[in-house]
Amino acid sequence: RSLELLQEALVECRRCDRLVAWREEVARVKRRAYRDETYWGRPIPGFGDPDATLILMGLAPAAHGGNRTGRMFTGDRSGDFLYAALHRAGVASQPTSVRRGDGLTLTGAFIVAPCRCAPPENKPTPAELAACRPWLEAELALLDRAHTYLALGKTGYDAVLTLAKKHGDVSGAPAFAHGARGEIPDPRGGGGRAWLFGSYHVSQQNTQTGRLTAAMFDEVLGAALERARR
Ligand code: DU
Ligand code: SF4
Repeated sequence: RSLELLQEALVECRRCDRLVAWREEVARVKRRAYRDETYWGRPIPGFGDPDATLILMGLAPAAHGGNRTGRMFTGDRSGDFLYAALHRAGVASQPTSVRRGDGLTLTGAFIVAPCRCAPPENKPTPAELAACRPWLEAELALLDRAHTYLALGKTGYDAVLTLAKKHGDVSGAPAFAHGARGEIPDPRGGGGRAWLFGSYHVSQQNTQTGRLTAAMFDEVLGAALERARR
């Protein structure tokens, strides 16, 4: 299938020197708790239901999460929070995402990110985000039913708007905030409209400090799902 072919090409990408060096360095040094594991150490493809109407837009893989396991939000605290919420909402088949091959599936949602390689300090540069954008566009182009976006954090929110702007006027879109929502030109093109919802990122920094609670996330996820299921 074409999505699989695209993802096979993506995982070979070496376009960003700094990120290739970092993802491989982290995979070599490892974290003590994972020293017996073979880290993925490569770009991370999107994960979920190819027939999804809801797209979750993250930021970038975590050094010892996705960069270790090879799957979006898998094997770290951000993922524990996110998949538990997706399971409560009936989207994820399991409340935890431990490793590839653990049987987890999503229904109605697909998770992507504007940067596919683990960046130092979780912060890709604008040039790295621009370099990775064609992968995002190509993956979204293959998700035929996608029309609603839930951005996890401002970087993801801006990534959706950057794509939407290629296809129309985004000046009416709300500024990023937790719970922000509005109609935008379809980021996949085609002249239609899409919906964009904003959430604070599910990072441990936000969830452990109470800046983002499970109740806050359930509310915005529920609203996005309601829109996505129409
Ligand atoms: O090979 P496949 O059945 O298309 O699944 C690839 C991958 O995507 C697998 O890890 C499950 C996941 N997935 C999903 O989460 N939801 C779906 O509806 C279909 C596949
Ligand atoms: Fe390639 Fe994207 Fe990784 Fe850069 S961040 S090396 S463009 S996959």
